[in-house]
Order: sequence, then structure tokens, then C-alpha cells
Amino acid sequence: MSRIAILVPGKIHERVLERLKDRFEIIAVAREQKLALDGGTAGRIRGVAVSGAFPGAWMDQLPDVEVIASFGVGYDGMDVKRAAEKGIVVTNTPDVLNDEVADTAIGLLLNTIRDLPRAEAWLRAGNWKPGTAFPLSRFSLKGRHIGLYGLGRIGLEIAKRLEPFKVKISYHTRSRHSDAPYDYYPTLKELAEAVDTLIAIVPKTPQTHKTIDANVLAALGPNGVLVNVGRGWTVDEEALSAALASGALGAAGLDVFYEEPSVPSGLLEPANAVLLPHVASASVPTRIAMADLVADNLISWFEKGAALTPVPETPQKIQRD
Ligand code: A2R
Repeated sequence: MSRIAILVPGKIHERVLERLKDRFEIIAVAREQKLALDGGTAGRIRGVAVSGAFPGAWMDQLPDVEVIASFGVGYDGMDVKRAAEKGIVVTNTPDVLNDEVADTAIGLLLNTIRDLPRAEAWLRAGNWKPGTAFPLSRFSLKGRHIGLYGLGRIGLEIAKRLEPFKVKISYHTRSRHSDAPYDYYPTLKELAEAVDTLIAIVPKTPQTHKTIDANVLAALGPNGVLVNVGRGWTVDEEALSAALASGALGAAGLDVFYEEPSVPSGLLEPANAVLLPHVASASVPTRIAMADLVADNLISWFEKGAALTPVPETPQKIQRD
């Protein structure tokens, strides 16, 4: 009996391929505007494992695809609307990266507030000599009021980690989370006015586009700190560059950027920004856990008829002939 064909467009974690290769036929193709597949091969593909975007046009090329397993919790690169119309199930990799991203958020927060990366660079550059000392950090985490923009799976883990730091914690989401023991603000602007530190962990959606704008940054103020571990899409980077340069905002710690991997010079230049190359979930163990969940979603779909972590916008199950 021929094996079910799974398409892998572009690169994906090696572990996904290792887990799938014994059960399925893997069809690997390059990421191109139109997938380089002849009609016969395209017609045999029933599942997809993908890291990164999967446009609707690719779905149109695959008449019998049932499930698309995406590597990562954010699935903004997937055309879920088209998938839903076609009855295709899309899965992501939630929860398995919560701890890693939350840990990174705390590290980035401390690095930004206490200027630790620059202190290390100063030491490595041979500046630590008798009679010298790295300048005191302008800010301290002590006594801060932290606002979480997003209190979902990851946001909640960040909040839990912040509690032992004895900071005040508040949040903004679209709806109040009545089980959360933190103050709720119905708008991002009101949250930014109340707090001095904002941590963003919301998805990329039309509603979150550039919502961290000049007004929000001004509300955080000269002692204010922004940390973003969600998506660069949510930040107006021109406004942020200007606020960092003028001192209208105290400091920023960013793991994500509007157009990765390009980082604007307005963010590279200011000394009051700590910048990371989108590494929040990027540890060997966590990436293995994410790869396993991609593979397990496909295996579960084809062996049990249900995916493990389908996204809410697409069908949870489809009828198969
Ligand atoms: O609005 P709610 O109550 O559904 O809260 C969600 C919040 N959120 C928003 N908050 C304010 N305005 C919006 N327009 C808005 N849209 C969503 O973001 C919820 O608290 C949070 C998302 O939580 P989860 O869906 O559990 O996502 P998770 O796993 O925490 O990951 C967040 C994002 C990913 O989508 C990637 O873009 C990134 O972190 O790695």
C-alpha cells in the first residue's frame, strides 16, 4: 500500500522529518511563489508540515490536502481563512514553548532595565581596570508597575514569573480574564498610562497592527520600558526609534521586529535598546518539543482522525471519504 504523501515546503526542524519519514512519503520542495509540483504529485498530497508562511495560493495547488501542521504558536503566515473555506485543518504548536518564551521575556526585561548586555560588552572590551567601573544602570526593576499587553498562555506564564519580583502587575486584553488576580485595563492606552513597563505578548492580527504607537510610548514616558516578545507587527518602529532617541521612552527590549530579519537603524543605534534575533523559543529542547508536536499532529490526524492542537479558525475535524 502506498504511503500518505506529506509536503514539506522549504526548511523545517530535522526532527519533524525524522519523526515522519517512516510513516509517510515526504515530498520536499523549495519555497517558491508557485510550488514546483506536477499535477499528479500535488494531487497525492494529503498533509503538510511547514515552518513559516503557507499562502492560500499553495492550498489551491493541493486539491486533496486535509491538514497543515505549522511549526510555531503564531500562525499569522497561514491563510487560515482560505483553509477554513476549503475545510482544511491547520494546527500550531501552543503551550510547549510557554515556559521558554516567558523565561526569555524575564531575561530580556532584566537585561533592558539593568543594561547588562552593555556591561558585559564593556568588560570584554578590556575596560575593567583598577579604578574603573561600569556606569550605574539608570533603571531598576524594583517597585515597577508592569503592564502585560496579552494575558494568554504565554502572558500568564510571564505574569506568574513576575510575581516573586514584587512588582505590581496589570494587563490589557480584549476581554477581562476574571480568574486573573491582576488589574484589568480596557484599552492599551489606559494600561500604558497606569504602568511604567509594558510587555507585549499578543498575536499578529489586523487589530494589533502598530498598536504600540507614539501615544502609547509617550504614556509610558521617560522612565518607561517596552519589552516585546510577541510580534514586531504590533509596534510602530518609527515612533519607537524616535522615542528612544529623544528619551521620550526610557528603554526597549525587543526579540521581534516588523520585517525580520531586517532591523531598522533607528533601533540599532540607540544605546537604550536591547535587541535579540527572535530567539524567545529558540532552545534545543523547546524546538524539539515544537517539532514533536508538528509530527504528532499529523500522525494523530491520519491515525486517529483528529488533530491534537487545531487552531480555532479552521475545522477541528473534517469528514474524510
Ligand atoms: O483579547 P483576549 O482576551 O482574547 O486576549 C488575548 C490577547 N489578544 C489581544 N489583546 C488585546 N487586543 C487584541 N486585539 C488582542 N488579540 C489578542 O493576546 C490573549 O490574552 C493573548 C493571546 O494569547 P494566546 O492566544 O494564548 O497566545 P499565546 O500562546 O500566549 O501566544 C501569543 C503570541 C503568538 O500568537 C505569537 O505571535 C507570539 O506570541 O509568539
